Amino acid sequence: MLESATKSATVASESVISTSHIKANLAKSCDTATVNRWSVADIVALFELPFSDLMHQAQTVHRANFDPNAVQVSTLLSIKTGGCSEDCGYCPQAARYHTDVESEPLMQLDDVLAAAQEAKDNGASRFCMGAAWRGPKQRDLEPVLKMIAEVKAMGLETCATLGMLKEGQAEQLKDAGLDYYNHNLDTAPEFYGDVITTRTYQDRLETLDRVRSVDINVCCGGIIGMGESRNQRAGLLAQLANMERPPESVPINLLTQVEGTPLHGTEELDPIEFVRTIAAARITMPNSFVRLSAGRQSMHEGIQALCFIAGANSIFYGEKLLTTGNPEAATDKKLFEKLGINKI
Ligand code: SAM
Ligand code: DTB
Ligand code: SF4
Repeated sequence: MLESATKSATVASESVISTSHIKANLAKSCDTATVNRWSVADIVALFELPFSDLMHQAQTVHRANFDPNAVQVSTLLSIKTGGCSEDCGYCPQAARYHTDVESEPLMQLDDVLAAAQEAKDNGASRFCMGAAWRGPKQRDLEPVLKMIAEVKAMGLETCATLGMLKEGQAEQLKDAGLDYYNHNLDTAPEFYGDVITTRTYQDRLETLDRVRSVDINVCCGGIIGMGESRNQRAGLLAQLANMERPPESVPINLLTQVEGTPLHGTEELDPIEFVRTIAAARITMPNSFVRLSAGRQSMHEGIQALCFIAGANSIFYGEKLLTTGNPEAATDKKLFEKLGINKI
């Protein structure tokens, strides 16, 4: 009797502690005035929570800020595939690696618009155009500006990922009607040099500043499962969450291993660690859309469901990402029905 009373008192006090932790984290998440609001150690501590406690915190934060049953749907199109000059160790589009991806010229406007129409008909609300460039040359940017303007005129939100932007280019994208620019930090600063050497972390931060300064929404996240440590996963999230304004959209990609790239053969990440990363992203960036991005094709639907519970509320929809596969639209439709998820 005494033992069970003590036990229930302990359980009760633990639940008070856990509630006060949630409150403290909620306060920290909403603290927009402070830069460096999350230390790497704070985020590692989230990763180390018992799984149920972490999921409970993530759901609590998620429900305080979003409809928990609504998931934003974007469709990707590679408007310029392959032949890229950069050396990103994960990427099948780098010219220097021997993969099955061939270099193709920039797509024609009409073909892009046909793909956008199909995405719209399938229920996508945002259309994201990706180019395998280090950054756009002015002569490359002009036709892309036209694509952006026309896709926007179709009533879709527009997103582009074209690499590093030079001075003046963000303004041109803004004028064309671009809603989001995707440019990822990819990983923690201390692991970055193991993955990419042809551009620096600072280069990426400068492009993100250019995007912010013209008031285009920032889409910025990274890739996990590249052989980084848990500390480094937390380090990536700290970089994102501590931005003066955290990104509106945070894609969390699971490395898609492609034969011929240096990261092919990396030890697979434990799926529960992936879910933990989504949960930690949700808690540290309570107002951002967290996108469950690359990697879904090989991910069991149970793990995807856990990612949605952990606070993921955006996906890429359609059979292809840029060059690699994504689940069939019909498969995603079934999964959303099973989970009672509405597309937004
Ligand atoms: N070339 C531009 C750039 O690098 O910014 C835009 C396109 S690039 C393919 C966009 C992002 O896709 C990369 O920053 C990376 O985060 C992600 N990505 C590329 N290959 C990937 C892979 N094999 N697995 C997971 N994510 C990948
Ligand atoms: C992002 O973070 N993930 C998308 C999008 N932004 C451009 C790209 C994933 C690419 C996966 C590998 C491929 O299909 O080539
Ligand atoms: Fe080029 Fe972008 Fe691929 Fe890097 S991620 S190799 S910049 S296409």
